[in-house]
Amino acid sequence: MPEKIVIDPLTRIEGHLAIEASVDGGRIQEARVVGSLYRGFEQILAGREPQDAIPITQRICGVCPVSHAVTSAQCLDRALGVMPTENGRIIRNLIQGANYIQSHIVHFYHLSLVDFVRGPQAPPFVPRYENDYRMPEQAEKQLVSHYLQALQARLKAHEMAAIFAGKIPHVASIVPGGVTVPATVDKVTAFLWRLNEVQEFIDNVYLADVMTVARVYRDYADMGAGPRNLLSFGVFDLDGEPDVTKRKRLFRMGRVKDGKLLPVDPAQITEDTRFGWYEGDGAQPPAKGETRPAPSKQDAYSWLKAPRYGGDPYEVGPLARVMVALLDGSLPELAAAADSALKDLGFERRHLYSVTGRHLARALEAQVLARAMRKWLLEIKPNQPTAADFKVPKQAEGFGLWEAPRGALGHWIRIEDRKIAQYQAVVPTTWNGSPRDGRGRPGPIEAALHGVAVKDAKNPFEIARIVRSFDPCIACAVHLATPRGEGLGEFRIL
Ligand code: NFE
Ligand code: MG
Repeated sequence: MPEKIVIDPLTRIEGHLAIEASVDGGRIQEARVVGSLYRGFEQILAGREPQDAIPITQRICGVCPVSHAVTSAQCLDRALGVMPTENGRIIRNLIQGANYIQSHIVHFYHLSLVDFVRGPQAPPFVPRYENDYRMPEQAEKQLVSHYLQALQARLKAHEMAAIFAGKIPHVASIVPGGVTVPATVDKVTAFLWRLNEVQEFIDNVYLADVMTVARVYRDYADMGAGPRNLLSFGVFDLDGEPDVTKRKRLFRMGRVKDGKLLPVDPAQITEDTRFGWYEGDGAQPPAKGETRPAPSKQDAYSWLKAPRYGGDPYEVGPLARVMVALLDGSLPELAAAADSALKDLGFERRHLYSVTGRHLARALEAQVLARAMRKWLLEIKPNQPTAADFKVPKQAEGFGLWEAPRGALGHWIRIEDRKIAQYQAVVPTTWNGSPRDGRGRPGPIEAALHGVAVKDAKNPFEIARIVRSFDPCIACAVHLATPRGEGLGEFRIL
């Protein structure tokens, strides 16, 4: 007789997420990821000034607002026909890089680590599912002390972002054509000494701690693989090529299917609403997408839509970025670090498709990114322009493709009468946490749970560890809200 597990809410993620799984013979037969939160940013944007997209889309989330700022700015760069100045390009990268590092640190130490150490029997370590804690005493003590040290590293990373962003989490300086903040030597210096500290933390503490967890919990390198289709839009611009799909980036655009690196054609992206609480059953390209809630829809079980590429589910995030880099050979330093870490652990590249692989990919990319940021800082030309002038045309269209810390992020805009006529965002956790599509194909997190052995259905810590390795953010994933907070109907999730 199958047993049903319901985790609602799953804590230590961002937003409200429930997991339902049926377990038979000690293994998960079927899993459903339920985005149990409704928001509404795409409707809020309609009729507003195009530049308002930058501050408004940032309110989708407090963890990755910089990604929404940069992606909406890219939409506008394109629609308004303006490219950031060199300084503008570099400073956007630095603000984004600082936000990546703080996001990865919070994810490993403050959201995930509690699953792997016993820690003090006090909040935020308890209550939780009680796990098979295996960390040796000395390592356990060290990891718990790093939990606190990581708060300081995050603080420094936040300060780095604020130096060029005016404020954080919701940044004030990003505009079409670049940034409004001046490029001064004192800002470069203030950023650099904080970067030194954060870089030391990544190199000497963060990466080592991920390795310790990987070594002690070896079985998690074989758990939570997902669909093995990976998608990255690429991130951190290295040139001023107007077409984002051709732009040179630190992490390149690409996708991996059957172990092979393949190109990305944005025309292949659709969002399917068969099992989402939205009107319509079909798959639409984002530029034509609609967001009309239907809370009583039969069979639907999530507020997330189901993004697909060429009709297939794709995992997005650090694992996708790192795997694309390993296959395209564009970051030899990253490949060397990844292969050496895997060798040290006695694993191979195939083990990256796992809980361990996702944590390792985050730490490795934080390391490469910190090094790149040091180089970019020195490429800033003090007192040269940081933004280019622009005019809002009567009619235009644009899109931005970028990588938020959690993965591929796309925004699409259509301007009519100098106002936003249509806005759509397709967000990383919408990809990873998507429900089934019209063909019945599960989303990546659902797929990662299939077949997983659960020792105790009343204490399903395996599920929590696997789902958290994706670093889900449901605030981002749904990004919908009624403007005045009216009720949309009553429904039960369990
Ligand atoms: Ni709310 Fe977000 C990131 C975006 S995730 S955290 O990273 O975009 O879906
Ligand atoms: Mg959307």
